[in-house]
Amino acid sequence: MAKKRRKVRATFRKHHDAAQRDRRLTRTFELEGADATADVERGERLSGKGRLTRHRTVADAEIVEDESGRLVLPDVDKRTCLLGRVLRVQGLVSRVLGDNGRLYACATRQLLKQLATDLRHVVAAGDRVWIRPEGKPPSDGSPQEGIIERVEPRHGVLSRTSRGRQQLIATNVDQIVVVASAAEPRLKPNLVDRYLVTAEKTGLRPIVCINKVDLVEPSDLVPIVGVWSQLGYRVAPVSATTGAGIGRLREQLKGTQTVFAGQSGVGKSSLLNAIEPGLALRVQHVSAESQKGRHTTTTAELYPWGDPGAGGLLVDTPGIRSFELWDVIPEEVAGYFRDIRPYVSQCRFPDCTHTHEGFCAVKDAVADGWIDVRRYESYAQIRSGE
Ligand SMILES: Nc1nc2c(ncn2[C@@H]2O[C@H](COP(=O)(O)OP(=O)(O)O)[C@@H](O)[C@H]2O)c(=O)[nH]1
Ligand SMILES: [Mg+2]
Ligand SMILES: [Zn+2]
Repeated sequence: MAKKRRKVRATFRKHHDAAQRDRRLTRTFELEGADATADVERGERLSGKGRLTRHRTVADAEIVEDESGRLVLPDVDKRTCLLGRVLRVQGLVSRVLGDNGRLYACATRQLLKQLATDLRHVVAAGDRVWIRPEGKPPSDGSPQEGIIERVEPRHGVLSRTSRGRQQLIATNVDQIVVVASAAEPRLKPNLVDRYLVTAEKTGLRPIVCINKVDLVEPSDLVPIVGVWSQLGYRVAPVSATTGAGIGRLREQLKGTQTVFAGQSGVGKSSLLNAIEPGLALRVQHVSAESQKGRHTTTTAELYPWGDPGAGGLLVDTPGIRSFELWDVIPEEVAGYFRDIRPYVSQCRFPDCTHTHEGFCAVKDAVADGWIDVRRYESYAQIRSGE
């Protein structure tokens, strides 16, 4: 039998938008000259039949197995690649801010996509990636092209489940600033607690930011704010109008990736502008832009602010309302209340909801004053799905 030249790529999932992509961005990693017979043999040995067979043939060439048998990509070539951060993903192109301070428009290496079949998106806003720049920086100042070769391990993942698959919204998020207002609209501690549960679940460090403190007497806030700070949450009383507390908040955002959340009207835009003039406008402007295009799959966007090194990255989640991030089931809620969690295992019934049951250690702790009544009410309300 004559040896055939064969392009392995043809056996993979089709590109959805191949025709729309720039030639250079559609570059794939083709393996030519593979012998069909060898292909089958190797396939049998490694993984059996069908489509997988060829998959593994490519694996032989470019993917290696680690000690636990997991398939991983070999190390990137650090002489030709550089680290960067994905600012946004739009369609098949990711905008990456290289650690060299330059912007790149990157396609994702085909093999990366095949390794991550359980994700809707292989690359997400916030990812630390190794990229290989291609060609020269364009003279008109537009971003140079590149290929994402590798995604570094993630932490602080904001995601939601969509049609049974995990959809990444933003990754490597460090903090969530939960913005509430002391008045106009009135403080809703329940809502803050709800965001705190989300923060506990995702492992993001929350900062409870109470804006518009110029409208109230500080002493009015002390009882309610005191409970959060006793639980170890950072609290930032601020006023975007007078500038009170803004300097301290700005310090806490430095060198981090922070997402701002809170109901409308509490002063998020005003706060951003107090942190850096014009920041709110930049966020709004680009958010509107990214909603216009054909690819409305944009999940989040990062905005570098401040001096490089001294500033941080602000994460905005256009088109995604904060309640859509709510991925907590009722049984989990108690575990995400720092003050309730320690008592849960002492209830008589293992499936105690801490609402109507007898012999409930949580309710006893509330009655004895160990758990703040308002926090407990907040728990009960969130637990019941209100
Ligand atoms: N008194 C007072 N008003 C504020 C403060 N911050 C924002 N506001 C006002 O609250 C309203 C809503 O602010 P905005 O930033 O648009 O809120 P957003 O919807 O959360 O982005 C505006 O009328 C602001 O002028 C503050 O610190 N004190
Ligand atoms: Mg706003
Ligand atoms: Zn209980």
